[in-house]
Amino acid sequence: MIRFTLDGQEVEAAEGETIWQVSKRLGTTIPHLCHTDRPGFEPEGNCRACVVEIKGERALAASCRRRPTPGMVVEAANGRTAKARRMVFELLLADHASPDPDSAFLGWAGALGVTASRFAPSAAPVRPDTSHPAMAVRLDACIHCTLCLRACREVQVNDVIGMSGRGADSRITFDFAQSMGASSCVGCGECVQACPTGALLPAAGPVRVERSVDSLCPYCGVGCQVTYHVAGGDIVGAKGRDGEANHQRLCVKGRFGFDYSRHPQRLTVPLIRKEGAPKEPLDPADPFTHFRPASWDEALDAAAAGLKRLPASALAGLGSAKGSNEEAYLFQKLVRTGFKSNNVDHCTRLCHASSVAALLEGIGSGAVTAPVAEVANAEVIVLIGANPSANHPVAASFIKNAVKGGAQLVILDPRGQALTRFASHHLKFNNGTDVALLNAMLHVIVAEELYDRDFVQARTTGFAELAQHLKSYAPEAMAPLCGIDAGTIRVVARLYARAASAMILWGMGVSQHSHGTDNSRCLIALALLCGHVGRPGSGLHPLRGQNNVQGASDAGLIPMMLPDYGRVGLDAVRQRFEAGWGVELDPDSGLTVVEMMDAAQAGIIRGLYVEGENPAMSDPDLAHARQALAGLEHLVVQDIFLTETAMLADVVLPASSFFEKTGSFTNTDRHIQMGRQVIDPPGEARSDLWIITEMGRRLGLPWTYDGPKAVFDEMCGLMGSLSGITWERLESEGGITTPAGKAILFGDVFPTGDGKARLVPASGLAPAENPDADYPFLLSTGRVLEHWHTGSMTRRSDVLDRLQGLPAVNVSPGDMARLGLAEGARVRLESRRGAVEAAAVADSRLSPGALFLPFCFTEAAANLLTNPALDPVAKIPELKVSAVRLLPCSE
Ligand SMILES: Nc1nc2c(c(=O)[nH]1)N[C@H]1C(S)=C(S)[C@@H](COP(=O)(O)OP(=O)(O)OC[C@H]3O[C@@H](n4cnc5c(=O)[nH]c(N)nc54)[C@H](O)[C@@H]3O)O[C@H]1N2
Ligand SMILES: Nc1nc2c(c(=O)[nH]1)N[C@H]1C(S)=C(S)[C@@H](COP(=O)(O)OP(=O)(O)OC[C@H]3O[C@@H](n4cnc5c(=O)[nH]c(N)nc54)[C@H](O)[C@@H]3O)O[C@H]1N2
Ligand SMILES: [Mo]
Repeated sequence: MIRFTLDGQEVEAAEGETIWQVSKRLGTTIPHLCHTDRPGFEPEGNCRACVVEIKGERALAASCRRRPTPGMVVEAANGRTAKARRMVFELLLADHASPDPDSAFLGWAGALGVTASRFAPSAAPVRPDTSHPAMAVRLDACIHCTLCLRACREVQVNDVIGMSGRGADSRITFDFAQSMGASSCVGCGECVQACPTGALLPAAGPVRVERSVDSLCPYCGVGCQVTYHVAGGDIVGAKGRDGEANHQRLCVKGRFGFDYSRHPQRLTVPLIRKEGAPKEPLDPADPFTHFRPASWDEALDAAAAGLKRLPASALAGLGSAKGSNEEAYLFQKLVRTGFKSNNVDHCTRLCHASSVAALLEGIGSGAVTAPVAEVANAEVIVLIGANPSANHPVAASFIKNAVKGGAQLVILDPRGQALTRFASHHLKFNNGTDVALLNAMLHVIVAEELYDRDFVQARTTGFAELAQHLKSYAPEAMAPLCGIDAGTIRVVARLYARAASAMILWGMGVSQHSHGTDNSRCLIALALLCGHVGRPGSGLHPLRGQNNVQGASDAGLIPMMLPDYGRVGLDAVRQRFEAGWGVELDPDSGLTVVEMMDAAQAGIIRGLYVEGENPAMSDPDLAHARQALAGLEHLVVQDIFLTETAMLADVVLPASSFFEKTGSFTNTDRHIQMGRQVIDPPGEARSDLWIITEMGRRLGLPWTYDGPKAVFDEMCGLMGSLSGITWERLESEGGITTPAGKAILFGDVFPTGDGKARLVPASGLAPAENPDADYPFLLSTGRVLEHWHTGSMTRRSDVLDRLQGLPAVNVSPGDMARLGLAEGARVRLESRRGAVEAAAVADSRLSPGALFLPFCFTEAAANLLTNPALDPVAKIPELKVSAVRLLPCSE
């Protein structure tokens, strides 16, 4: 503690605390423009709005940078500092165009009594830059505080914003003085959030905020906390809150992608299919060609009646990882006790099902062992089969921060990505050969005895079998398969093994394969062999995708497990829920997502209830899946839009969007946070929880839930993972980590029978389908930054669709040239299952022969092409590899 005097009072400062921070902590915020106390921003002291007088010093000091020393005497509010600060504001005001009457700058100016300037403007007027769909740049309001630059460079590490010119000519620039729209800006809006003057503003301009609501982002598993601003019943802005996972950061979707909730195509009345109307695609703007509006009572009665007619074995339900924990729990309970089978699943099956299967088998728990934030403590970060700059952008920003802080990043991915430039090694190996590459790394670690003997001995079983298995996977033998030379494999294996701490983060490039479980087994073995689990900076982190896929899985939205992962086949597990729910439960595992579609095709499943999923776009082999959906006797779809799936429904139930309901959500870090209702649902749309409850009652269930709290209370009574957590705690605390508040798990024991982790040999070496003479290209599918999955939400967000609205397939520049394709040329892609047309765009991150197509474009639905071949353990389809041909379209 450092004792010093501030405005006549004896005060104490902690080590490293600045005068500005001490003053704020004690209740007085000194005026500031270029300074913010947000984490990640270094103080610069360039604006001089925060000057204080230090006894014995001639010049005033910037309090945002200056640290007190013992005995220092500081005056922060005397006549001299007030005069100096007023002068700063007056000078700045001379050149200030004031686009935002509520800006922090004008607020401080007003507080200091500065409303006009005696000085003449010194800079020539600059025209606003409105080239970006989301943000406007008004440099005539810029005071050169450089907060935007630091937001872009130090916080999000996108390095787009810089300062060019000198003296009076200096100005904020994007890349090489491009317009913002033409620059490499990724639209995170961190600069807008940081700007104190309104020089950077949302494109729509400043808005008068009527009220604000603290909630979450509806998109990915990072789980950013957001404050939504509301005016006239609509969301008009989003601001990052200080959540554990985001520290006020957001990405383009979280900041600018909320307007889908007010899109004119929102479903606002329940719909019933007209007698005899064909089940075919239709215009989502005009449902009434095939549907007629109905009252809620009529629609719910019809929805339930069609399901009640069918036997348990013919019914199935798909719940949602976009919904809350309470919705997921209630949905699986509806299927298990109302349909009376375990035929309930959700998109996790297409996602991390294989990772979870391998994790449960290996370490007894399917969730992450350490949060993303632990990358800050990692010496080495291995990122495999994931593209977080596009898909978990805020997590990516923390990875970049970690690299800047000295961590070494190793990327194992067939395709280049935005993080490649931060990596010490990027092994661009052949698609679908993860086991070859990873087993070769494991081989090196065993052969060179780089593994952690004590850890392996004390904490694992199966080492001897694994070591034996790995003998035939020498790097030299695997190099031709995976396309990485043996020397490089050895270097990377040693790097990981010798690190004092190391995290492995992975995504769909690992899991979505016909040997996805094997891929994850290798990653688990890597971590276990080297003892990189259960310590700070070490752990296994499958980056969870949907905002609530962790919670939906925990809540039992899976066909072989009840809430908290108890197997349905185990009597003791089932009996506990039978007692709790007062019913008898089916002991047989239910059907998984892809199996449901197969069973529908075969006429075994005849009735399906889909809540918040769009399988007619997200399932592999869509021609088959759509046929299966259209052939159902009774399909009920509960969504916010007339999706490709809803178009095939018999009854469509208009639900609430994320912003229109309250519930708890569990992020990738196992952190449970509260999503709060921000606005009202449009028209007659109703909350998902209400709809599920009403469906349950019509199926004869004695349900009286009056809202999410009632459901959560019941969950807490039945789920050990929630012990100690209450709705009130969720309401009052920022978020709660499960289990038992522990961010890092398994420091001394694994939740397996014997407390030890299992090393499991893996051998899946090749994808189910490889390019050949007929289908010479390897197609990989996935995501783009601006769009969410099947596009239902983000294609209906004005900013996001304007940023990225062209259905395009990425092609390597070499192949573009070889095929004589101009940028944007129309091409046809054909696989053994279907065909689509899209624009070809060159992508230098791809290897020759590889193509990438995101699955968000209904006009070019990638999944018409993809292969439904399944991983034998997790039943996840091979969405990452299929063989296709590419043909130029004649105009
Ligand atoms: N913008 C946006 N963000 C999202 C989503 C979205 O739709 N849009 N969806 C969310 C969801 S649910 C999920 S699951 C996550 C997914 O997040 P990611 O897992 O990052 O997503 P993908 O784009 O599917 O692809 C991941 C990576 O796998 C690589 N890859 C392809 N084939 C292979 C292979 O054979 N081996 C290896 N090792 N890598 C390979 C690709 O090159 C790509 O870099 O994103 C979440 N976030
Ligand atoms: N080719 C290919 N296919 C893939 C993948 C891939 O990488 N490549 N990835 C797979 C993965 S990882 C995943 S997770 C799946 C995702 O597959 P899906 O879950 O089917 O995809 P989404 O588009 O997220 O579907 C969510 C649906 O919920 C609706 N919705 C949004 N909010 C609400 C709400 O509050 N209430 C209700 N009732 N509905 C709401 C949306 O309009 C949308 O129709 O796709 C899989 N398919
Ligand atoms: Mo996912």
